[in-house]
Formats: sequence, C-alpha cells, structure tokens
Amino acid sequence: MGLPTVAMVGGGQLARMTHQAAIALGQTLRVLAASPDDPAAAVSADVVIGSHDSLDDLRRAAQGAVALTFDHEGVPPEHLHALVAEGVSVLPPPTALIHAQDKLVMRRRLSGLGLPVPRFVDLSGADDPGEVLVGFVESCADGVVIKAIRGGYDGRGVWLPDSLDEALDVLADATASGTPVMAEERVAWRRELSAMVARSAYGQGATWPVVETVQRDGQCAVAIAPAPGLSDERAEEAEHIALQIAQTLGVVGVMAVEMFETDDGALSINELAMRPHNSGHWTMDGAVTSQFEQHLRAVLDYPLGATRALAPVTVMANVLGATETPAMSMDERVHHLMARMPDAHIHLYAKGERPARKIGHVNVVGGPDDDAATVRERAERAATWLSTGIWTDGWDPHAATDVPEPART
Ligand code: AIR
Repeated sequence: MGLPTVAMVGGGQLARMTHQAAIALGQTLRVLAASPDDPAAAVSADVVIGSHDSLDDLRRAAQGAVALTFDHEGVPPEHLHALVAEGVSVLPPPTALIHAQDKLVMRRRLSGLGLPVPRFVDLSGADDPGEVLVGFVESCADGVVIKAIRGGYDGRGVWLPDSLDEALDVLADATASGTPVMAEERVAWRRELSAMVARSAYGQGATWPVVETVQRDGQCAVAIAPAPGLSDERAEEAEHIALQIAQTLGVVGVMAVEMFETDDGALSINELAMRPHNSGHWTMDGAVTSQFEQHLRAVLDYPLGATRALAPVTVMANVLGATETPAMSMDERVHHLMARMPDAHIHLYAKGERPARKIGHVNVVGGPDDDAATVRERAERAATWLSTGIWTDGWDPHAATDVPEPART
C-alpha cells in the first residue's frame, strides 16, 4: 500500500503496543530487538536482531525507514549523532533526547528556562564532591536525593539518603563504581502527576489530560486520568509546561513530563521521558487517540489525533510479576478476571513473570456515575489478581456463588 515504515529501537512492551497502533494504520513497525522473544519482536514481521549499543545494528534498523525512534532512552548519544550525520531521521532528535538521557543536562536547561525544578548540584565535575555535597545537604531543609546522571529508570539510579553520613556513603559508592551523580533538594510533595504531550515534526502540539500517578518501589503502579481534584488552573499550567518543553527542546514524538504537586500546591518537574510512557497507557482505552498512535503520527508528521478523554475517569493499574509466580496459570487468571469484570481492558506483554517486572496492565474506564476511588479499586483489584492470583477483597473464584459484576454498556 506504500505506507511508511517506522523503526523503533528496543523490543519491549512500548514497542509492542506501538506496533499494535501501527497495524491499525496499515503499517508494520520495524523493531531493533535483542532477541526474537522480546515482546515486540514476537509480533512484528519486520525485526532486526541486534543491540542498541551497536552503531552498525542501529544503521541496519534505520535502513529504508522514514524515521528511527525509541522504546527506551538507553541508546548512546554519539551513535545517534552519527546516524543524523548520515541522513537518518532520528526522532526525537538526539539534541532533544539528551534531556531525557542526562538528568544534569535536563536540570540545567529547564532551570535556565525558568521552569519549576528543585535546586541541584553537580557532583561529577567538582574537585571535592564530598565538600560540595556537605554544603548542599546543609542548605536543604527537607533532605536530598542523589541521582545517577545517566542510565537510571524505574527507580534504579536514585537514592534517598536520610542523613549526611548516608549521603556521603552513596557518593563514595558511586565514585567507586564510576557512576557520575548529582544531588537535588528533596521536594515535599503531596502527589505525583504526569503531563503527556505530543509534538509533530511540523510543530503541532497536543496534550492529554494530566494524570495522577502512584509509584511503588520506584515504579509506576497506577495512573488515574484525569488527576482527581486537580484545579483547572494547575492542570493548564502542567499542560503548558509540557508543551513549552516539547517546543523549546524540539521534541518530536510523545513525551511524559513527570511532576510533583508540592505540599503548597505548586508544580515541580521531576523527570522527562521522550517515548510512550507508562503514565499514558490509559489512553489506549480512555482517550480518543492513544499515545502509541500519536507517537507514530508525530514522527511521521501526520496531523495529531484528538486527545480528549472518553470518560470522566479512567484508571490504569500495572500487572507486575509476583514475588512467587502463582500456581494458577496466567490463562486461568485471565479467564477468571474476564468472568468477574467484563469491562476490564486487559493488556499483557507476553513477558516472563519475574518479580516486580512490568508484564501487563489493566485499564478500567469508569461509567458516568463512577468516582475515581471506585474505579481505582477495581483496576488495582484486577491487576493484583493477574499478578498474584489473589483477589484483594477475599473473593474465592471457586467457592463463590455470587453473580459476577455485569458487563456495562
Ligand atoms: N521501558 C523503557 N523505559 C522504561 C520502561 N519501562 C520499557 C521498554 C523496554 C522495556 O520497558 O518497552 O523495552 C524493558 O522491560 P524489561 O522488563 O525487559 O526491563
């Protein structure tokens, strides 16, 4: 049909769900995957097996594709600059992507733009980083966070020392392992928010409603869309910040701007992710256009899709691999969930069930009279069931005689 091919670096769940969106547009997503068993490699007909660390493998993936884009940010920036020099359309461009790869570059840029970020210091370039850290800790009333400047995600590479001694220990360990780190002032926050935005190559921008995210053990566990009780003013401010960052940095594709709502009701930017993001999974069932289709539209320079929510509330809950894999098969767990909650949208990634690994998510789209707490409880109950084979409300699928919740229309 002459439709374009987009190549994505990485074969994880984000690539798998982007491929799902590509199918609807008559396309095949080409994926650069480490193994044919990777979630996206298992479903795409156009797979390049290789490493995101190899310039040659990246070149093979980009060959003949309209754009090269990402399902994770762990790609060496120098390779991406080399590809751009060879004429590959790398989107988001490496000059934008670096702000999602390097926390120090990001902090410097955003604070330079006058955007709300916590105070920070670089501990990687200082002659005596210990002295810099001591001075900084003393100036931070609520303590500090130490972060690896590059490479961390899902809570990896982030440390929350509770005393000056602990902070110095973290610094000593990082120095010993050759990990460049920075320190930030700990933000006193009441909840976490995420503003998802898309920007096309042409420069069109669109934001989805701002969501509240709940993190557990450094990982996103739940997203509630829209963020309950967020004032219109704050929501607009968050969306405006996301659009401004996308525009100013020249982002092409989707981006998540993770923020804190501080104790005094202000916003503070935490992290940027320049790819489809966990906090946008709700859009697959709860918004007119999903983040995955939007990412393709943006990198292909198609007009962007509408981002309106389809319901007053949608909740996404992650399915994580359990500490102990349940005796009941996933097939049987799915069967029971479908029987009990016919309106739950199940998304599984065909990944091995390792403890705490993201293996799927459930979206529950609320009805007109549902409140966020009720929808959240149902989404989390469904996700925990798929993870562990345990119903958090004590329901026994084999002993139960009560009638399952009816399908809603
Ligand atoms: N991912 C990328 N950055 C953060 C996350 N969660 C997604 C990508 C990547 C996959 O997680 O889709 O390919 C890797 O998951 P895992 O469980 O193999 O570490």
